[in-house]
Amino acid sequence: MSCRICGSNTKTFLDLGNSPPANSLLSKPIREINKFPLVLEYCTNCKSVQLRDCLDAEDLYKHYFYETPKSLTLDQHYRYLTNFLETRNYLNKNTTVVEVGSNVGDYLKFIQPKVSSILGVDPAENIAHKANKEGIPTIPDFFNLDVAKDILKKRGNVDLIIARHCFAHNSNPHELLKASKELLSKDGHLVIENAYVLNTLENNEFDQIYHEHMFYFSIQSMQKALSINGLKLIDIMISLIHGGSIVFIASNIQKVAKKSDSLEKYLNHELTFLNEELLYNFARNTLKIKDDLKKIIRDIINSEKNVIYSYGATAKGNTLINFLELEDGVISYCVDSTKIKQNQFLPGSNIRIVDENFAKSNPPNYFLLTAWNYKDEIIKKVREAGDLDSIFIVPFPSPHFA
Ligand code: DWN
Repeated sequence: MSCRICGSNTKTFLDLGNSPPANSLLSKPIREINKFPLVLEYCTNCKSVQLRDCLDAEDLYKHYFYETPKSLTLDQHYRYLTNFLETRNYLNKNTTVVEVGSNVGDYLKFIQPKVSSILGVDPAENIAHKANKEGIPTIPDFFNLDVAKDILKKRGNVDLIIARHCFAHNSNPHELLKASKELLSKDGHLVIENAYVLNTLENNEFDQIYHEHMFYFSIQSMQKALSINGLKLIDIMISLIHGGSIVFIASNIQKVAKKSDSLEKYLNHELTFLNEELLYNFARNTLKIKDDLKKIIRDIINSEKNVIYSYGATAKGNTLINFLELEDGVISYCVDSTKIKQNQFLPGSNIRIVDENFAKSNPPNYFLLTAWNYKDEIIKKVREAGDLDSIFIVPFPSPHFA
């Protein structure tokens, strides 16, 4: 296929088979569910990784089950990110901010006291409604050129556009970049936070592959996408959130913006380590982790009376569970703190989602930790609730117990 960023030919390097859209939770179990391919392509020109087959964004996000969870790990990350933005002078008391894919508005709420104004844009009507009810002004729409022009007309240019873990959720990255270019003030900045492809590959996190994640950005591919749209990558922040993430800072000024030392440093690192050998290792490790996890789970289940729940009705958990092709009933329940997910069923595996109190009253022998990005926080919570015995199976970077 041709790369959706630069138009060059891509190479297929991994096929996870067919899976249902990860957040399409079911109100009742369904045997015959629509599944779509999860095939990964690599562009040797701009060094991007992307899905071969992209589903329609309207279908994926209009009614959405993902609400940013209440989490100490996330609170800590918000402080870390904001401190970075303040220290490097991308954000201050006079900054006007638009957040794209703002979800229930938690990050906007966090930075509100530190900036001049906030506005969210999110296509999920149910989620945008909730944000508005909480007092976070949110436009229920996709951020595109029309919406950017509309905001421009009503509020004028914006100093800072933030897109956290949503930029890869669109098959056409140029659309969001064009809209950002239109709306940014002359010396404004665009902040894009995403899982970093180098971490995803190095840590074998193949469960990050699902239909919402249409791109797995490298610094080189982001640089290319930005420059095509008149924006310039000037800075980078790396963090541990979501299994390893990267924050790209782009400037609207093409000429004067100088590159930071961080950008030079991480770009050099990427040039050394992001190569085809890493991609093919990742593909091999994916199959090995599948075999190892299946064996671990089979051994656990074969030993009488053992019960396994999964912890976290995550999008990535759906990729993992569907890819493992476990028999019905092997995982009895999935535990999740999000109210709108509870009493729904995971698509494909038909596992019922229960709340955390259920697990507290009926602890299993094992939890398959499908929200492994909150590992420390979740294990601490379970232990403090009195469950000292349930063993956690952590899938990545290779299956182990905790
Ligand atoms: O990019 C995306 C990321 C950032 O969020 C999306 N496309 C959708 C979503 O992916 P995910 O579903 O894999 O995200 P999380 O953030 O790993 O989901 C964590 C889940 O775990 C939530 O459903 C809440 C749940 N949880 C819990 O039950 N107890 C979380 C915590 C911290 C807890 O203590």
